Amino acid sequence: MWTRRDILRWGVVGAVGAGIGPWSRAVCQQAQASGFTLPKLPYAYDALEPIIDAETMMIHHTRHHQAYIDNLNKALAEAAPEWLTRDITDIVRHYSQLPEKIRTTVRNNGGGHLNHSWFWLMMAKPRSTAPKGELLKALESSFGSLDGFKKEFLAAALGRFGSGWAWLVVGKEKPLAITSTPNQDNPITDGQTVLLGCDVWEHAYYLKYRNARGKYVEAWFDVINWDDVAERFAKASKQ
Ligand code: MN3
Repeated sequence: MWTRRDILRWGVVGAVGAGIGPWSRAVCQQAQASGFTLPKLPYAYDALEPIIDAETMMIHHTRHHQAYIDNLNKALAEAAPEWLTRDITDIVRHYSQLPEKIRTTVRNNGGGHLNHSWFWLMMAKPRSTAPKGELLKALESSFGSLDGFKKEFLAAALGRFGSGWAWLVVGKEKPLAITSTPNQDNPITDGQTVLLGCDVWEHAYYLKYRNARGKYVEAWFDVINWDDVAERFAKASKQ
């Protein structure tokens, strides 16, 4: 879920969010009757250069992410308008309760909206953060080392045939685990807790890396926002 810091960082507590209760309700910058809106990036389009080029970021944000939002709003407005004011994480957890005729559309586009909203926060300027403390310990006990984590995460990213995401989640036997999903599915639909996700759709890397997904993911490790991961991990550890 969104933290107070995310909200402040994104500047989304505007006229709609102010003064109506708990912080989760501030996300109702999105929960308006007209539907969800594109969140601002917490950095400039060129902030992740040279790992991710500004053009890729701009197209990814203003075209791809916007398209998921538009399609989500359209489907909900047509068949389940009362869902337009629900939190996006709540929607992604409860696809099964949607009218069947829009279920797949909402799964693809609502998932797309949530995944990208998180993805932008999960990245930061190259090598500006590093795992430390409890998170580093958890990475080491789960994967042997930070390199062990990277190796396993890369394998999940490369092993995902077609389009999808690689994820770091809270583990069942070990503190952390790696998984992947197809399309715009998100592990929270299956009750898992997400700490980090990497978009491995070609639109995320094709301009710069062409078809070389492995080279993209290896470079992407340098733009992981480990502070965001640590925040999610600390929150999950308290639950
Ligand atoms: Mn994408």
